[in-house]
Amino acid sequence: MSEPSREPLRERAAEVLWANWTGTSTVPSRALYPHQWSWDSAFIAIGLRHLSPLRAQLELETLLAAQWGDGRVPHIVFNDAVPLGAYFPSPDFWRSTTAGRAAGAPADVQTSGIVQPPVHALAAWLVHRADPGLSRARAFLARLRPRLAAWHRYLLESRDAGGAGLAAVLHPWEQGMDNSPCWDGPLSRVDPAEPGAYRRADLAHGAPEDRPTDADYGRYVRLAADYRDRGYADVTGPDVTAPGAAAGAFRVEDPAFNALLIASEHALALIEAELGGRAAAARSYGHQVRARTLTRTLVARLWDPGRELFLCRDLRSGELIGERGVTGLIPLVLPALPSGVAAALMRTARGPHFGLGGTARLVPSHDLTGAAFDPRRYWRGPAWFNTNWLVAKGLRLHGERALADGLRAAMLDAADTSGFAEYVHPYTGEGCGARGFGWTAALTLDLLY
Ligand code: 9YW
Repeated sequence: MSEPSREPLRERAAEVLWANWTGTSTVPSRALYPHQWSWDSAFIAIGLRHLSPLRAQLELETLLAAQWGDGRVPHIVFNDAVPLGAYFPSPDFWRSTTAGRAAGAPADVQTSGIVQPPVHALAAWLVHRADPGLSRARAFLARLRPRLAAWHRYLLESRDAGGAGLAAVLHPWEQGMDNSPCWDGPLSRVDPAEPGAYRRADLAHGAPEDRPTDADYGRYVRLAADYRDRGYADVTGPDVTAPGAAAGAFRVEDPAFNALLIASEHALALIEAELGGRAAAARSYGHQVRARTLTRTLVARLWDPGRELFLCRDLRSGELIGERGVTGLIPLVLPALPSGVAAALMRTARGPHFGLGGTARLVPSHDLTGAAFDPRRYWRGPAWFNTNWLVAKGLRLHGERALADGLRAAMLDAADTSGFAEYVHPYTGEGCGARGFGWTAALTLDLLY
């Protein structure tokens, strides 16, 4: 596998980002996802900073301007110039300005009511570093800091459904790996919405065999509608995990979601230190302490020493979920991970389940040996660029340079030959899903700079 020539790839990645730019933010895909998505924007900003630090700042500012009063950052910010039928669930499903009023949804913009992984403080820090002069002149970090802090507070307080200190996700879309086999168990207790009650828009743009099934979709719709009908109210406390409790059938502590929260806590510590002053120094120290405490909690709650992988915890059953997903490798990005855990995770990445440096070209989204593995179906096997970028970052952090270099080369090659695909076949690198995909182009750029 040869590394493609740098200039053309860099230029083509830039063209994707320019084509997906709306004037205030970047769409993941013009056809399939024509609005602003939360964690997509964070990854996109990380790449965009190399081309235009100003646009990268605007990207995050636009997203955080849609933050709710309770601190949540919605997973979609809708562009009202896009026709309602272009994406489902559309604003008339989420009804944020009415159903979300008690939770403080903004009145001037339509959003979803669920969240996505908190990559934003990490992205804000990296965007600042790309042009500190511009960032200071625009008070970029000073303006974002209170919003980022409120976002983390929301996750750590209102979403601590398990009572152990980690944030829980209430919907597979919140964790971002929609149809991962990790969710098959928890989702099985959700009654699907009536098929006639909604119309999928995604199938107009993608092969059905590459996408989540109708059965999955019915359950996604039911969970989101139930949350909306509760006014997007979060319930924490001992009773929420009891069987039959009314507050949502799906409650999971996820390793990647929490690892990204911890990485963003480390970033908030750096942001506070950059802002300077006594109060900021105290807050910076607080974020450092919290990041270390959360790392210990993550290990205590989700590490499986037998499988040498982090697992998801189903808060309804109280049990760890036995499926091996790429989510379990993402805590490699954490600097305070015990060295034994980091070494074991790297063994797992190289082993038969993920095949890194061996059978797989890129890290698959799911266990290559698992019964549920499907190399083409979305998050049930294909390799995604954001998760591979995170694994490569983690490998580098823990000293696995050669493996990280090999993964970087494979990612560049797959991005190049697939036309910046949404995801790729983990063995062949063949493109699947949308092309000209936002975070694929952005993270390619980041690898090239
Ligand atoms: C959806 C936009 C999003 C990503 C998710 C991915 C998919 C489907 O697309 O979600 O309808 O939101 O699973 O991670 O943010 O790219």
